[in-house]
Amino acid sequence: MRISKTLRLKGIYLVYMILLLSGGSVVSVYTVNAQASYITTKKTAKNFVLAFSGKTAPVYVSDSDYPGVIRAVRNLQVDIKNVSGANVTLLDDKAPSAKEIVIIGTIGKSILIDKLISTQKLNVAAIAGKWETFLIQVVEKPMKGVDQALVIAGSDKRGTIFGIYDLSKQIGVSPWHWWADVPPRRSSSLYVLPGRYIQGEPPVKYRGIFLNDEEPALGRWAVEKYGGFNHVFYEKVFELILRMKGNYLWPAMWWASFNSDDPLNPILADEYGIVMGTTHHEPMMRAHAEWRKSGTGPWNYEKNEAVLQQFWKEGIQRMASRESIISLGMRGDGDMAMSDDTNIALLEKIVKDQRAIIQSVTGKEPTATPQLWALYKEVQDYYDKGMRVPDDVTLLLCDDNWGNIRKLPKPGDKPRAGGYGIYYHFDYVGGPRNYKWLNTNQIERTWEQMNLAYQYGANQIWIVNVGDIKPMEFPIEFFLDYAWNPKLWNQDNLDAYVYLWAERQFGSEHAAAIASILTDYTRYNARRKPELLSPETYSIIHYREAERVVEEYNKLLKEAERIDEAMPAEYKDAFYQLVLHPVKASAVLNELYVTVAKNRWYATQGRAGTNGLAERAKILYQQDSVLSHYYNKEMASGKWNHMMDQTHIGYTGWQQPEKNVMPTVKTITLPVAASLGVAIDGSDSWWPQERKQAVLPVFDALHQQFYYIDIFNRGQTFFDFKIQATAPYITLSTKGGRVNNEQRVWILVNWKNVPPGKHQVPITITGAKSSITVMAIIDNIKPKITQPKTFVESNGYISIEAEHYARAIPSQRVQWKTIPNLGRTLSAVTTFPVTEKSEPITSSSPRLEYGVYLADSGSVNLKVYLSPTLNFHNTTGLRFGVSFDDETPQIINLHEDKSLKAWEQWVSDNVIVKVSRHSLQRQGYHTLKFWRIDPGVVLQKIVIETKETKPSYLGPPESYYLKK
Ligand code: REL
Repeated sequence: MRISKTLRLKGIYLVYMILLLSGGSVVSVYTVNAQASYITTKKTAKNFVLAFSGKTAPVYVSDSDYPGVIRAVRNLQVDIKNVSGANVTLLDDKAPSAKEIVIIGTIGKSILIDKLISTQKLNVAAIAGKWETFLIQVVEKPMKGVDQALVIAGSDKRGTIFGIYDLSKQIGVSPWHWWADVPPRRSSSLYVLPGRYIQGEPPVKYRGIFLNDEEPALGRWAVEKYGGFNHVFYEKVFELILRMKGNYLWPAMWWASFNSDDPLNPILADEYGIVMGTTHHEPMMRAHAEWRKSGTGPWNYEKNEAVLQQFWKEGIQRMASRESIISLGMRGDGDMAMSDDTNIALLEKIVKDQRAIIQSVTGKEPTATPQLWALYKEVQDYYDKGMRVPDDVTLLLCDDNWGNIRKLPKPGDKPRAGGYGIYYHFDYVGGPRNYKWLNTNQIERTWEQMNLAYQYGANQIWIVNVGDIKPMEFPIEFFLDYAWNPKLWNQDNLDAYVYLWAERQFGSEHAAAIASILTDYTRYNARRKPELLSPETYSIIHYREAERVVEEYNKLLKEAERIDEAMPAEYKDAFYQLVLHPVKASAVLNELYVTVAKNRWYATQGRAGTNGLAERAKILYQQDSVLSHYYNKEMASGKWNHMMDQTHIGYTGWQQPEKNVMPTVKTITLPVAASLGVAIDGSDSWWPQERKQAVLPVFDALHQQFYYIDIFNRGQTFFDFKIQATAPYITLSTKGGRVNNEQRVWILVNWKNVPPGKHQVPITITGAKSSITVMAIIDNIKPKITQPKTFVESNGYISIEAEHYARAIPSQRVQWKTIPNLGRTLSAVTTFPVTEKSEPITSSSPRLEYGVYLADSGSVNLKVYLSPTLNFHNTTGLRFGVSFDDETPQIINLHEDKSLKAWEQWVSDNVIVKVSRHSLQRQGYHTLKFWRIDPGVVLQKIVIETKETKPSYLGPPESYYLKK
C-alpha cells in the first residue's frame, strides 16, 4: 500500500459520487466514506457545529423511542465527549433550548422526528418503511427558535442505531475503541457538512458473528473479568456488533448457554437490537450445553421424540417475541453427524415437527418467524440427496470451515422466500488442524468468496465464526462492512479498505505504512496456518525459501517496530494487539521452525553451529511465550488476560496440544580438531561427505543470480580459510577469514566482464588442512528477448506470477481482473462477472497468454497454482484449459480428486496445484495459454519445469521477464 495508490483510489470514489449525483439529489455517504467524512474539523459558514471550544450541541431523543436507540444515543454522548472533551447535554422531547441541536429518532417512534416529517422539514420518503436504513441531514430552521438541527432519522430501530454509530465512527470513535483499546481521534471542533446522507438498505439482511471455540481464550477471559458469558460480557459484544452495523449473533456455546446462564442475556440482546440465533447443531434456540446438563434420554429423535419435542418447545417459549432466527433440523449429539443410516424422511419429519412447535407456541404461521437450516458438513449431503425444507426457511450454505464456500445457489434456481445465507469461518476447531491462534485471514479471499455469495444471491444471512473475537478484529470488521454494502468494495479498492481501516484506528500519519503491514502479514500468514507450520514446511535447501520467509517477516517486524516507536503512548496498546503482536508472533514462530530445521540439518553434518541453533531455537520458543505473556498480563494493564492462552506449538494431530511443546532440537559433541565442511545453495549434500562435484545452480546473464557457499567447521577449534575463484569476473563477498562455526560467502558475477558463452569456474575453498572445489556455471548466452513480458527459463524452470501475463484476452461478456494480495505470493487473477456461465473452449475463448522462452525442446511439466475454491455448483468440478501455442488445450479439473486427503492438502497449503505434461517441438519462444471454462477459478502462479522438481512450499520465485 502506498499513499499514491490510495489517492488514486479516492479518485475512483469521486467517480462514484458523480454517478450518484447525476442520478438524483442524494449524495451517497459511500463517497464520503472514502473521500472525506461528512464530519470536518474546519469551520465554514454553512457547517453545523457539533462541538466547538468546549461546547457541544445538545442531543434530543424522544423518551418514546426504542430503549436500544436511547442507549446508543447515550453512547454517542460519551463518544462526543471523548473526542471533543466537552460534555453533551441529553434531552428528551421538551421544547428545544439551543440554536443548534441534534435530533435523533426512529420514524413512528420519535415525537421529534415525526413532527419534523409532518411539518415537512424532513423528507424521509427515501427511507421510510425500509430495513435498517437511516438519513443524516442538517436541517435549517427545523422549528421555532432553532437555526439548525443535525437530524439522524432511522427507518426502524437498528436504522437509527446505525445512524448514531455512523456518526460516532465519523467523529473518530472506532468500533474497536473498547475491544482493542483504540483511542478516540481527539478534536475540540467537530462540524457536519451540509447535505443529506443516506446509505440505503443493506443488501445482506442479517449480518453477524459467532463466538466459538472459546476455550482457552475468550472463555477464561470472560470468567475472569465477568464471571462467565453473562449480560455484562454480552453488552460489550452487542455494542461492538452494532457499531459495525451488524445485527446478528450466535453466542458462545462450548459450555455456555446464552439463554439460561443469565436471563438478562436474551432480554438485553433484544433491547440492544441484536437478532439472536444458535449454532447449526443447536436447534430451536436451545444450547447444546442445556441438553448436556438437563436433557433426559438419548439425543435421538427416533428413540426420544417426546422429550426432544418438549425441550425444543421450551426453547421457543423462552424466545417469546424477541427477534431471533431459529436453527432447524438436527445433527448428532454435539457437533457430530447423525448415524450413518440417518434418513432424509426422518429429518424432514423433524423439521416439520419443529415448525409445528413454532406455530403452536407463537400462535402464528411458521412463516412469520425467521428460521434457517444450515447445510453444514454432512447436512449438505442430505440436501444433495434431495432433502428439502419449506420455502420460507433460509438455507444457510457453508464454507468448508477453511473459508472456501461449498455451495451456492445457481443462477437459474427458483427463488426461495427464505433465501440463502452463508456461514463462514475465520477460526476453526477440526481437521486437518485447528486454527485459532492468530489472524490468518486475507480480506482479499474473504472478499473473493463472499463476492461469489453476493453475486449468486446468498444474501439473507452472513455469519462468520470469529473464535474469540480477538485477534480477528480486522477481518471481522471487513466482513461486516462488506455485508453492509457489497456494492462498495471490489478487487480494485480493497487496498483502500485496508488503508481506511488503519487510518480509523491509528490516524493518517502512519496509515499507509500500517496498511502495508496488515496486507503483508495476512498474506504471509495465509500461506500456512501457524498451527500447521513445522520445520519441514519451507525448504531450507531450494531457493533460500525458508530464509526468505524469515527475512520477509523480520523486515515487516522491523517496520512495525519502527512505527511502534513513533506511536504516541496512548496508541501503543491498540497498535500492539492489532499490528505488532501478530507480526512479531508470526515472525518468531516462523523463525523458530526454520531454526529447528536448520539445527537438525546441521546435526547431520556435524556442523559446529548445530548447538548454537538449538540455543537460538530455545530462545525463540521462549520469546513466543513472552509475547503471549505481554499480551495477557501487561498490555492494557492485563485487560486481555487469557486472550493469548491458545496453544499453538506441538500439534501432533488435528487437535491442539495441551501445552506448547518445544520442537526437538539436536545437540552434538564436536571433535577438538578443526575440520572443513562446505554446503552450497540449492543442494542438500555437503562436502567432503558427498563425492560428486559440488555445483552451484547456474548463474545467467538475465537473472543475474547470486548464490552462497557455506563454509563450516566440524570441530571445536577454529580454522582460517581462503576462497578463490579462477575467473576475474566472479566476485566473492570475502576472500577468506576465520571460521569458528561457519561463514557464508556470496558469489556474484560481474556480467560486464564475462566473455560470451558458457563457462565453468572452479571456486576453491581451503582451510583446516583440506580443500574443496565448488563449480560455478556462468551462462552468458543471452537469448535475445524482444517481446515484452516474456519469461526466460533458468535452472530448469520458469516461474510466473499470474498477474504478469502478456495479454489478457476477454470475451464480450467476460473480463480478467487481478485481485491484489490474494494468494500466497503476489496476487491472483480471475474472471468477472463471476456469474457468467461456463463455456467450452473455442479459439476466441477468454484466456491469459504468457510469453515464455525455453532453452530446449522436449517435455515440460506445467504446474498451475490456484486458490482452493470449491466446486460450489456441484458440477463435475471447476475447469480451466492450458495449452502451449496452437496445441489443443488440455482441460484440467480442479476437483478431479474428491478424496478427503486431497482437500486436506488444499486447505493446509491454501492452494491447489494442478500438473499437466506438454511436449514442445522447438526451443525458444512459446505462448502459454490459460483458458477460462468455469467462473470462480482463481489463478495465483504458474511454473514450467523442464528438469526435475526441486521441492519447496511456495514454488520457485518468479523468473526474469522483460518488463516492457
Ligand atoms: O465451526 C463450527 O461450526 C463447529 O465446529 C462449531 O459450530 C461447533 O459448535 C463446535 O464449536 C463445538 O461443538
